[in-house]
Order: sequence, then C-alpha cells, then structure tokens
Amino acid sequence: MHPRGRFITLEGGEGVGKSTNTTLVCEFLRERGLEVVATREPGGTPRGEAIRELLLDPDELEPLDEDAELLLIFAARAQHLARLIRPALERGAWVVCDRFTDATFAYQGGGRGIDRQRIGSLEALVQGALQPDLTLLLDMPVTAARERVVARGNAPDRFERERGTFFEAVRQAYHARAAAAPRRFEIIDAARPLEAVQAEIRQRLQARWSLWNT
Ligand code: Z5A
Repeated sequence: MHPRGRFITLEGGEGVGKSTNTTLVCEFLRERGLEVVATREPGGTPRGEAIRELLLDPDELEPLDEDAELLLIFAARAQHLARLIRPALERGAWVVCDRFTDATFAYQGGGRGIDRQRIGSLEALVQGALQPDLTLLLDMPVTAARERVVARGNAPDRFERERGTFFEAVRQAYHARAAAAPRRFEIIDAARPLEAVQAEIRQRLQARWSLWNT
C-alpha cells in the first residue's frame, strides 16, 4: 500500500504571491520525484470552478447573503475533497492548494464577522479530521499587496472591492490561526523581492522535508 501523500496549503491576503509560490512549491516537490497535484480554492474541480464564478462575480443586481457565501465555499470544498484532494492523497500524491479552510476563517470569520464556531461546525462536517500537513502563510502589509493587484490591471472581483479595513481584519484572523497552530504554519514575510521570498520558502520546505524523512 502507498503511504498517504501530504497536503500543503498557501494562504494570505490578496496579491501576496500565493499563485506564484504555489508553482515554486510544486517544483520543489517534483524535483524530489513526487507526484504533485496543484489546485486552488474556491475551485479545483469543474463544479467547484462554477461555484467560484458565483462567488467572485461582482453582479450588483442581487447581493450575496453572507451565509449563502459561506455555504457555497463549503459546498465547493466538499466537492474538491471528494473528487480531487482525498483520492490524490490516498494514491500517494502530494496536494498543493492555493487557499483552503484557513481562508474561510480569515475572510468569512475575520472579514465578514461570522462566528468561528459556525465555521468550525462546517469544517468538521466537510473535512472530518483532515487538516493540511503544512500551511505557508504569506504575510505583508495590506496596502502594498493591494498595489500589486492594481498593477496587474484586472477588473476587481467581488472580494477585491472590499475596503482596507476588511483586509486588515483578514490579516489579523490569519495571524490568529497561525498562533493557534504554530506547528502547522510557517509565516513568510512576502513584502520582500520575489527572489528573497522564494529562497526562504525553499529553506523552510527543505527543513520540513528533512523532518518528514527522519
Ligand atoms: N475566499 C474566501 O473568501 N473564502 C475562502 O474560504 C476561500 C477564498 C478559499 C479568490 O481567491 C477569493 O476567494 C479571495 C478570497 C476568497 N479574494 N480575495 N481577495 P484568489 O486566491 O483567487 O484571490 P487573490 O488572493 O485575490 O489571488 P491573487 O490576486 O491572484 O493573489 P496571489 O495569488 O496571492 O498573488 P500572485 O498572483 O501570485 O501575485 C500577485 C502579483 O504580484 C503578480 O503580478 C505577481 O507577479 C506579483 N508578485 C508576486 N510576488 C511578488 C514579490 N515578492 N514581489 C513583487 N511582486 C510579486
């Protein structure tokens, strides 16, 4: 029987470099001969990606209710876990996911103010005991990250239209998550030039790799 693969997530506010560094993490693992599945949330499967469209669409005709938003996120996650994440881990592949449930505690908990226990009940329902083995939290001041997003020049999605105070609350909630699970999290200062950020991520991955292989 194959040993179960490991589950690595990248987290942080908008524009901190999650997508860019998901690629780096995948490269690091593939260099070590592993099967790697790169994915993202919300999304990751065809139906999950359809739910992502609903969540990001800034359609102003009908505001999205906060509970509806929360349930859509967990609906996409249930599909993602059932169709992609769990099967991959069970066959021994490593899964690298751009955002996961810490994002729900940060955005819906910190940003929207939804009670953490309600989020925790849905987490237990959808995930059972499954948690990431490692979470890289890319952290940087909100205003500097926003500048990166604006420089990209895309039309803002429903979340990107939120105010600075929303993103400050998201950042604080991420720090609270990391403080509550210090062995799972690695916090990376993402405000530095990309080469410096990537050198540190490689170092932290190497340290974990050695730990996992002893
Ligand atoms: N959401 C939620 O509310 N609840 C949940 O449970 C989940 C998600 C799972 C979509 O996610 C939205 O869903 C998200 C929260 C919500 N909305 N927000 N905000 P997303 O992951 O697609 O959204 P995002 O954070 O806006 O992604 P992003 O803008 O693509 O950011 P990123 O992936 O962290 O950054 P990037 O694309 O790698 O880099 C951004 C730019 O900066 C790019 O041009 C890079 O080349 C550049 N970059 C990257 N690193 C550097 C450094 N070090 N220096 C200079 N420039 C850099």
